[in-house]
Amino acid sequence: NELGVVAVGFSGGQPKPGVDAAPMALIQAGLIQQLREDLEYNVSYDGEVHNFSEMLPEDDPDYRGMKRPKFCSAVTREVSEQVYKYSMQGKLVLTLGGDHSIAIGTISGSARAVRERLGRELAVIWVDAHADINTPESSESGNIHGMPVSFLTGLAKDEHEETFGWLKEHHLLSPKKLVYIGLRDIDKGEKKILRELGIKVFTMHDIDRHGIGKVMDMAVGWIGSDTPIHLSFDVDALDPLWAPSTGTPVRGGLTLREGDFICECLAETGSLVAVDLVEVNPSLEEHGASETVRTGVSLVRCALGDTLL
Ligand code: DIR
Ligand code: MN
Ligand code: MN
Ligand code: MN
Repeated sequence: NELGVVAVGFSGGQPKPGVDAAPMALIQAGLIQQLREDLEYNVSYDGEVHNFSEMLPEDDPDYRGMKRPKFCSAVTREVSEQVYKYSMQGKLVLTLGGDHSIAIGTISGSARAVRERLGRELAVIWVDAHADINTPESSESGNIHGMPVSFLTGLAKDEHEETFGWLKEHHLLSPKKLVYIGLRDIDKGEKKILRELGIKVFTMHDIDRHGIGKVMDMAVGWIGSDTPIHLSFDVDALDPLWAPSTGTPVRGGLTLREGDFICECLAETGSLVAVDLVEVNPSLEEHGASETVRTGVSLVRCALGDTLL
């Protein structure tokens, strides 16, 4: 079992510092050691948490309403290359964020590798309180962590190389291969986009109605068996009871067991090619930080095949 780990200490997709410290906090809590010893992965990890400070542009003015567009573009471009390389070697890729803007890098890298190596289209399961599908124009915040899915589906694009123009057709994801789980805080503009693109969404309402077991059956059924899956897990999908230390907590979320169950079900498919864990911010809550890190460790363990029995 080969696993490539990419640790991305990046917080530039949103305004709160501290989310850059998450990879180190997760690793210090024993995550990589557990993946090696308990889950018996052969782990490739360069031992660094990349903060890409060398890529910080001298001047990075707002552009089309986006904040820090050049820095986010440069970092995600580099992350895309790292994920692509591991994935081309047939390794499962685990990326520890960082804020959710880094998914522009992880998913574009996965999608390209899956096309080249397997001749397949990537499917994505996006677990989040938010849809993160604003375009630069629809965004009310200008924070790029609320926009990754619009760039990844080609809904948003830019001609300039240094502001996401590096994203080419082979990096992109079909809206039909995207499934959301856990949504409960969707912007007006995003609701319109989700409807128009016909994207499969399981909100908290759907989970309340059907239960998480049925929702996972429907989610995996939508994607179809034998399709490579990338799981992008924003820890704010969980209720703040279980993950208080995150930048934009929203009440009424998943329980810890529901979150773990989603990950377990995806591990069971045998189709996972990549997993992201993002938006853990250990500096936001004095007491909640270690709880949130523990939650993150549990989610990743489950996604990588840990079972209760
Ligand atoms: C909001 C919040 N939709 C935005 N997004 C967040 O800024 O575009 N994503 N918090 O995680
Ligand atoms: Mn998110
Ligand atoms: Mn979120
Ligand atoms: Mn936000």
